[in-house]
Amino acid sequence: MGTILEVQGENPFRCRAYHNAARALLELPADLTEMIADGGLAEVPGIGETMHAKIVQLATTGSLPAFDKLRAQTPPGLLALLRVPGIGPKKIKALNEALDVRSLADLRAAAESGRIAKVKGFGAKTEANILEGIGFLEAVGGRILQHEARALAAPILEFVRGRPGVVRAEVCGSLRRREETIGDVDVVFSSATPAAVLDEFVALPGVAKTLGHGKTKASVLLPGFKTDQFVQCDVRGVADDQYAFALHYFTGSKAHNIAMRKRALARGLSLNEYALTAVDDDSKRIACRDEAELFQALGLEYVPPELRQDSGEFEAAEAGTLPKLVELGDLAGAFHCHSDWSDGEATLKEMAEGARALGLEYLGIADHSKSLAMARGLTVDRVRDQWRAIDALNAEYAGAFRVFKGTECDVLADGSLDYPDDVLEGFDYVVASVHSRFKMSRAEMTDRIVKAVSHPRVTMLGHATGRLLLSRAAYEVDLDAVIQAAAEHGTMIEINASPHRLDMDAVHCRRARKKGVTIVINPDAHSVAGLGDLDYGVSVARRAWLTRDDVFNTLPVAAAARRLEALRERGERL
Ligand code: DGT
Ligand code: CA
Ligand code: CA
Ligand code: ZN
Repeated sequence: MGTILEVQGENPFRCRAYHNAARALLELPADLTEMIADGGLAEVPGIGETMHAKIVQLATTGSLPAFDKLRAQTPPGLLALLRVPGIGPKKIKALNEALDVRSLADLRAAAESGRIAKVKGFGAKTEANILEGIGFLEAVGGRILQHEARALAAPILEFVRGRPGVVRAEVCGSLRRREETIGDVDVVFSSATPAAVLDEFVALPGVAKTLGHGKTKASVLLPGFKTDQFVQCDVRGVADDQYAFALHYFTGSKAHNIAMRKRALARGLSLNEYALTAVDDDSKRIACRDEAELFQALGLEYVPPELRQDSGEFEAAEAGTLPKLVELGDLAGAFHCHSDWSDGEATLKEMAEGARALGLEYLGIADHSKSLAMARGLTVDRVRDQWRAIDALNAEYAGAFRVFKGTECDVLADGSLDYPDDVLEGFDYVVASVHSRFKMSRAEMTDRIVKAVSHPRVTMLGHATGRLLLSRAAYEVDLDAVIQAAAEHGTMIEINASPHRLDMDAVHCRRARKKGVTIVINPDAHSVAGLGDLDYGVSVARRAWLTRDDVFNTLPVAAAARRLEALRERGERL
C-alpha cells in the first residue's frame, strides 16, 4: 500500500507509515495471530492505531477493502514499472502525468521516441538509463539452476578469497542451502577494508552492470546462460568479528532467520546480521567466531544450511537429535545410467571407468526400453546382447568393479511395463519411468504409477513427477498415494540427481522416508560427466533430512547385490 501511495504521489509521511509497518510485521517477535489475540501487536513500535486496525482486518478476514480500492485506482501495468532499475515511484508518477505512461510498453515507446528526455526533471541521460533498465529487466527476472549458479559463483568466490586482506569468504543464500533453483548469487566475506575489495569487484570485466555499490555491499548483473540473460550477484563485506552473523543471516532462509531472531529475543538477546547483543544494552556483545558458536550461544547444535527452513530444525537442534546427513562420499555406486546402447554418449566400459574414477564400487546401467524409440530403446534381442556384454565386462573386472544389469523400463499408459515379465526377470533391477502421455487426469496418472510401483519386478521408481525445472511442470499425480504404494511393496523411489530434474523433491522424499520407503540417488547420466550430477541428488537428500542409512546406494557392493537379489526373489514368490 505504501508503494502504491507513493506512485499516486501521496504525502511521504503517510507512505512511510505503511513501509514502516510492513517492516515491523516482517520482524515480529512472535506469531501474528497470537500477538493480535494478546494485544501485543498494538505495542509494536511503527504500528499506530489505524494501521493496527487494518492489519487486524486483513489478518482475520483475509482481505482489506482499503487495499483493494487503492489497487483499483492504479493501472495494473504501472506497478510493474517499479521493477525497472533506475526508476522509482516519483519518476513513475511524473511520467504517468506528463506522458500518460501506464505500462512497460508505454515506457519503452516513450523512451525510444525521445519524449522522456523532454519531461521536466528528466533528460537524455535518464532516458538512456531507463531504456537500458528495461532491457535488463526483460533479461533478468528468471531463476537459474543450481549448476549454473555454481558456475557463476565459483570464480567470484575465488576472486574475493584472493584479495589481500580478505580473511574468510563463502557463498551464502539459496545456493548455500542448495535449493532447487537460485534467484541470485550471494557472497559474503570478511576484511578490515571491504570497500577496496568491492571497488575491484564491480570493475571486473565479467560484470555487465552495477546495480548498487557501497562500502559494504555491491550488487551487479552477470551474464547468464541464455541469450541476453543476466543474473544478479550480491557481495557483502564485513569485519571478521561480524562474519559469523553475516554468513548466517545471508544464508537464510528468511523463515529460519526470523525463527532464530525470535529465539534470541526469548533469551533477552538481539540478533542481526552483524552481532548478537543484549536487548537492553547493545554494548554487551556475545562474540561468535563461527556459525557453530552462534548456534551454541542460542542453545542449539550446528544446523547444516540445507536444513535452515524453519521446518523442525530448531526443535531437533535443541534436543540434539539432528540427523547426520548423507554426504557425497557415502555413495558407493549409482543406478539409472545410460550408455550408447540407447541414448547415452559413452560405452559401457567408459561409464564404468568414469564411475571408478569417482571412487564408486559399482554402476547400474539402465538403458531405455523398447517403446521409447526416440531414445533408441532396446529390443528384447538387444537387451540379451547387452547382458552378455555386461557379463564380459564384469569378467574383465574380476571383482574389482561391478556393473549391474538394469533397465529404465517405460510405464505404459495403462500402468503396465514395456517388457514382458520373463524379460524383466533377467535384469538385476528395474527402474520404472513415465516418458509418455503426460496429460492424463490426476486420478489416471496416479493409478498408472501406483500400478507400476506395485509390480513385483519393479525395483525403483524413476523421476516421479517428470518435471523439468524452470521448463516443464510436473504431471498431475498424487505422490502420497504413490509413496504409500511404494512403502507397501518395498519399492524404492529415486532422487533423479540431474540438476534439471531433482525429482522426487526433498519435501516428498522426507515424507517417503517417514513411511519407510528407501531412497536411491540416481544420476540419470547420459555421459561420463553426467555421473558428477550425483552431488545434486545428495543436496536433495540432505534437504530431505536423509542419513546414509536411508539411501540405498550407500551400501557396499556385496550388500547392494544381496538386497537386489532379495527384491528379485520377492518377485518370484508373488
Ligand atoms: P533466492 O536468491 O531467491 O534464490 O533466495 P535467497 O534465500 O538467496 O534470498 P536473497 O538473495 O533475497 O537473500 C539472501 C538471504 O538474506 C536470505 O536467504 C535471508 C536473508 N534475508 C534477506 N532479506 C531478508 C529479510 O527481509 N528478513 C530476513 N530475516 N532475512 C532476510
Ligand atoms: Ca540469493
Ligand atoms: Ca541476494
Ligand atoms: Zn527417464
